[in-house]
Amino acid sequence: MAHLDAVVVGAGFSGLYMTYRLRRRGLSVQGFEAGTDVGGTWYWNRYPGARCDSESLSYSYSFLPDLDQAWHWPERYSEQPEILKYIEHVATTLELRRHFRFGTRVTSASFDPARDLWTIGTEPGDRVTARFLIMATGCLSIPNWPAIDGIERFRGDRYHTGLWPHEGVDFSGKRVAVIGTGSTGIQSVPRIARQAEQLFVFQRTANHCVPAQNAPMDPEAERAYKSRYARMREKARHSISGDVVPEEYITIMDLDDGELAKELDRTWAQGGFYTQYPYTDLLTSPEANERVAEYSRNHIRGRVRDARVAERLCAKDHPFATKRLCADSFYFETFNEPHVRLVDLRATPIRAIDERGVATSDRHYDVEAIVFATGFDAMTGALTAVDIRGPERASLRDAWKDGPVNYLGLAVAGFPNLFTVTGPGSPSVLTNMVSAIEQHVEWIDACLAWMGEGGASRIEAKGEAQARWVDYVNRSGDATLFPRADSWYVGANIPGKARVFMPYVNGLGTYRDECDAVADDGYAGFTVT
Ligand code: N01
Repeated sequence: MAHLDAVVVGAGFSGLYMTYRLRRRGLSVQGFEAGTDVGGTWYWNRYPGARCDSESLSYSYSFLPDLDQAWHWPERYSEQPEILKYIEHVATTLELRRHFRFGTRVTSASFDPARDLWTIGTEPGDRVTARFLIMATGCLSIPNWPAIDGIERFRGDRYHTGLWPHEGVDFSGKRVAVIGTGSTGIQSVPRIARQAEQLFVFQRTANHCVPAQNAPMDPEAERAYKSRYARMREKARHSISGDVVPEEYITIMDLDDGELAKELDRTWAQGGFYTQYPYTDLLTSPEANERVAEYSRNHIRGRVRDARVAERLCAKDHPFATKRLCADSFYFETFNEPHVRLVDLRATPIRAIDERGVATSDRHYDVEAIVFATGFDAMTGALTAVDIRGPERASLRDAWKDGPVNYLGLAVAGFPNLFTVTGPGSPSVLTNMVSAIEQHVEWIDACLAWMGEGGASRIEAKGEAQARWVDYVNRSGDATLFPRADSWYVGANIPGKARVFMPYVNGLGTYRDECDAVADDGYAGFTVT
């Protein structure tokens, strides 16, 4: 059995960077990846319209300044093939593939306290031992197939957006159902509608949405950004969002209706997540939030011709941006097309799927293909999918059955030498993911270096430090409107999952300072042996 310094699970943005850093430090690293190549999220999510909602110029590694200058992103927000091309380029240039075993899923990991070693088991059956186990498995990587009666009986084509066929899918001339209207449904519906003969969009919850305002990359904007790249990266690292956003702070409740409308016209025209960043009270004041929500509903009412359809597309049951805000490109206009129909599952719930399509409480929809845009077992799913056992054989699944607990979103008490990249309890999904990933990878790398220098072989989060962290993360989340929504942030999309608001809300900059303070204090809150 091979013995390594570290095993890295996953070859997305985080696994590749982690591997690069550890190799540079002279450690032996073995990576495992279930896919047949690098890319992570961008390897699996190839559905039509898949695009990043963070801007191209900031959604890339910051540690490759020459590549920053050389790389050209064709659009303001990149489509999946462009991002995958970038990741593949980095993997090739840095020769990272040779450290990975592809088509190999890690299924188990158990810690031997006598030797301070993890034994890692895979499908199809490799076993290796390693001092450190680093789970770079992503926050949204375990697809959620909904528990709809009869799903397996369907005789047509069935797709999950998170497991999209590499050769693509041609819906031309077909009757198609899309189930799910989160970010993914909202991105894919306009594209599928271009091909399908008839498209039924099954919506359970209308989502708050802002226009992406995507466009071809403006050469002048690109030049200007590139001339200040280093400064932009530094700003992003210390920002709330992990992105470069305007440094203006506006309190919605200080504005009268006319001023607010003018202000929101401005941010809506900028597009994307600019609509949520400047507002100090958007996610804490229900009244402020509702004013923005109503503005966004009016936007939809102006874009959809049939007033009844428009009303159904307006989110009313949760505050604005408390489920992941969606960024749309012609989503709402798609419902003006004669061959596209919205099915409101609140009025007519799905009863079953049968051989020929989807049956709701009032009729049967005959379709030849069903697209499940039904999301993921987010944040914890990829971690609890692996049978991870600590020194006393206690399992991570059991430790997290009432919701994930950890220290700094990076380590779990009872599981020494295990690190989670962008785990629950860290900013991750509330920020630009690449910025969040880099912060975690660099912190873990520095921690391993410090341990190496001191001859330490074991690091483990203390129970009391973990309890304080969990309490702090929970209290911070509870001070916002986020927990009011039945979102995947709280695990509400997975039947039986404990309801806990999982991300850290105080921003990447603050979080970075807190993690650095722990390191500067000799890894306070950890037991190091
Ligand atoms: O998944 P979701 P997603 N019957 O969980 C519905 C990231 N992302 O894949 O809201 C009927 O948000 C469900 O309904 P409801 C981003 O972070 C990033 O769209 O539970 N419907 C909902 O409408 C995003 O948040 C980018 O009532 C059912 C939908 O399925 C995350 O991925 C681009 C159902 C699931 O929405 C996940 O987004 C795209 C059922 N039984 C996505 N079960 C980037 O920009 C579920 N639904 C990088």
